[in-house]
Amino acid sequence: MLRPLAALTLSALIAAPLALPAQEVNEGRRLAETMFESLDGSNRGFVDMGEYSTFGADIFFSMDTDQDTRISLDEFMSWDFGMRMVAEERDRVAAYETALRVVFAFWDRNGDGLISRTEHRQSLAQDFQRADIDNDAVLSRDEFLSGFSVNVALRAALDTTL
Ligand SMILES: [Ca+2]
Ligand SMILES: [Ca+2]
Ligand SMILES: [Ca+2]
Repeated sequence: MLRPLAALTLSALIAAPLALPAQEVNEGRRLAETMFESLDGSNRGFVDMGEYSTFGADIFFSMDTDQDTRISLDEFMSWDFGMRMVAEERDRVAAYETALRVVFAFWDRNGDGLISRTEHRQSLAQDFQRADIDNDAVLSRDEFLSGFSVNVALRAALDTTL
């Protein structure tokens, strides 16, 4: 079940923030850029729906630690690509957790307290369309950074300067 390529991408994503200085003003933005670079695997400067869906499925798999094909709030809150550390450094853990809860509530479309694979896929597709301002079916770096709901929510929680 574990796809080696996906594991590589994810470990790069998780390892990258640790190697960099944590004092930058827009650390949240930098993490979002790291995520964009992981998404844009072929380095074209944009992300298409195929790359995006594959990445979303990988993230779902890595979040679902008990492998019951649903994401619980606990699993959702525990998954982290470096943002929590930033939140701790800035004393913004409460804001960070609130932002995660808001995203979780949006993605749990039927409100049963779990995000199913279908809910995850539909929510990500909707977030993609919302972020794709110029409607060309790909997300540019700018569209991803400024329009992708998870980035917007987490950065608002972490980067008080925005
Ligand atoms: Ca689960
Ligand atoms: Ca649900
Ligand atoms: Ca676009």
